[in-house]
Amino acid sequence: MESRLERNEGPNQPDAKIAGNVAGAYLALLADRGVDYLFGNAGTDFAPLIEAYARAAQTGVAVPRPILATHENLAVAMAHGYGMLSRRIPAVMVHVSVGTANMICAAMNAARENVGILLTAGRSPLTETGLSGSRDGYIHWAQEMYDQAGMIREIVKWDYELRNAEQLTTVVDRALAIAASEPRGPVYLSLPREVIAAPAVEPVRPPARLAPAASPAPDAGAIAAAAQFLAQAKRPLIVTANAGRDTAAFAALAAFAERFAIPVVQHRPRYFSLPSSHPMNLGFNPAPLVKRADAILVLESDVPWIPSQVAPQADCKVVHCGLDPLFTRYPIRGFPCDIAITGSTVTVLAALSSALADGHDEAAAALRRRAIADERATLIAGWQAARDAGARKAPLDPAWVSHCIDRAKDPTAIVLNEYTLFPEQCSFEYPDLYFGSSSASGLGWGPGAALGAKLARPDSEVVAVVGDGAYMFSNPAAVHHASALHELPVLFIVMNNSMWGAVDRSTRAMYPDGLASRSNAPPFVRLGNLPKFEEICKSAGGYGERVEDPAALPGALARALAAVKNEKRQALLDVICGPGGTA
Ligand SMILES: Cc1ncc(C[n+]2csc(CCOP(=O)(O)OP(=O)(O)O)c2C)c(N)n1
Ligand SMILES: [Mg+2]
Repeated sequence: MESRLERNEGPNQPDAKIAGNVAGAYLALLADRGVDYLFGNAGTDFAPLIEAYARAAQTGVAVPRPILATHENLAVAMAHGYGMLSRRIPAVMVHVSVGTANMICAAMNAARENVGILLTAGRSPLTETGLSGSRDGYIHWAQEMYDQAGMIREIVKWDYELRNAEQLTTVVDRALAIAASEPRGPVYLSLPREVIAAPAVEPVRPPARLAPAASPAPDAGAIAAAAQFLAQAKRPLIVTANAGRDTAAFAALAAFAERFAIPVVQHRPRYFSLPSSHPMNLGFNPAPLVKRADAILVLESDVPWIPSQVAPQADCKVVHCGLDPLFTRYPIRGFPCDIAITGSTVTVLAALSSALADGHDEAAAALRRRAIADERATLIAGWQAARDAGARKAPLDPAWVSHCIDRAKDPTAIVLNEYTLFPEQCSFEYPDLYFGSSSASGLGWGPGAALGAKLARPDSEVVAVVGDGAYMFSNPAAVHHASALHELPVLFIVMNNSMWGAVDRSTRAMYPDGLASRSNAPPFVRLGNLPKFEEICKSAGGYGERVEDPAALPGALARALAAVKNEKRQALLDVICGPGGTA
């Protein structure tokens, strides 16, 4: 079919005046398909889009709300936070090749956590003259790439370029269906300027006929075999990181673990999967539990333990369950696996429950429950001792800071942790309250994701806990600007040890007797004279305090949370901490 592009129709054609341009049709289609927000960082490629937004304001056509972000990593982190809470698919648009380059790290974070996002970028105009949208700036030559999507192709589930208006509906619906199919993830669509500047072809939007794929049901034979392993086990164990990504799995796991008396350890959780107070909750360190287990059920966990630190016994049976239980997008992952079951946690646990119900040995389960209760009491006493030991330390101890945050926050507050919060010092009793940074660990995620979370849950208290390093990676000026601009008041808590502690810990772990370990000032560790973070927040109209005295922390937290709640202002506490952290 001959396209409008080939027919060289410009925006001055009469029908264009009525129907607008393809960008307008695209925006209306996104809104129609349930995309609420378009997070954007603009360039010359946005001209047709901006024109379309102006037209939509006049005509009243529904379009996604535009959310400006002054850095691409912020735009994607905000979309990540929004999608993580809402489970909807947000869109992001960045400026051609250079904008794509800037968003890749944040896109990798979202991809590894299966957050569906429609990532889009303009393309440099294809034509040098002659069309509406043809090149008219000197950058339009140098910014073009042979394969713009190639930069991000390894990270996204699908990529494409919109080549003509006629294909718009199919392309958008396919993009959204793939992003929303489990395991979810970002997709990437490039939008050449002439294509989106062309007159709209179809003002009507046909109903979506491209449903996301339903998840597969767990295989009955594999469930029966896995149930047998668990039924025969004396010391079964569940390891998870992300079962709670599905909020229904939170309750399902609690019921399953309790009924069959199987302890749960959450290793590096990104989504809490079990209430903090649950009797089967054995914390966050899998090493001692993995070592003695005789059957391990791995639920949505990419790295259930660190093999160089611990290994299960040779005869321990290991079952991996998840929407992609082998993590097929990871180049290497060699955890022992006797059975791998593809399916959602809810369906897997339901099937395992039925299979286990028959021969369930309640006497054995009751014995295990008692032993687990003792073990849990010991763990809790250890956590208590750690925070008591830190209570009077200056610089502040992250365990004590974590505890104070827990006491100060609302019990239903949403907390995003980019490294330094100790989850064992906190209480999260419901799903969707605790979010850890992506397993890809592209630093700078937390503050932007917190803004996106607030957008999704405007009535919730939202707290982002970040290291000083993570905070600097997040583009603080851009973050505080976006918080004020979009009226998204959140509390940022910086655990500031004035260093990249993780780099230091890693060097010491690899070279415990090395020269660097004995040095006072190894390079690439200490950050030196950092700016006053609280002043950055204040300069954007927020509340800010620096905390150096452990006794002053509860008061500072109360003041900062009051500023967020009552004055609807963002707030930042720069908490001067000692080393510590678990990264
Ligand atoms: C984009 C990116 N660059 C570099 C790293 C490597 N890295 C991992 S942790 C870390 C330091 C984090 O510092 P901070 O947030 O202050 O936490 P701390 O380690 O001091 O507790 C660095 C640089 C990374 N994960 N991501
Ligand atoms: Mg630090």
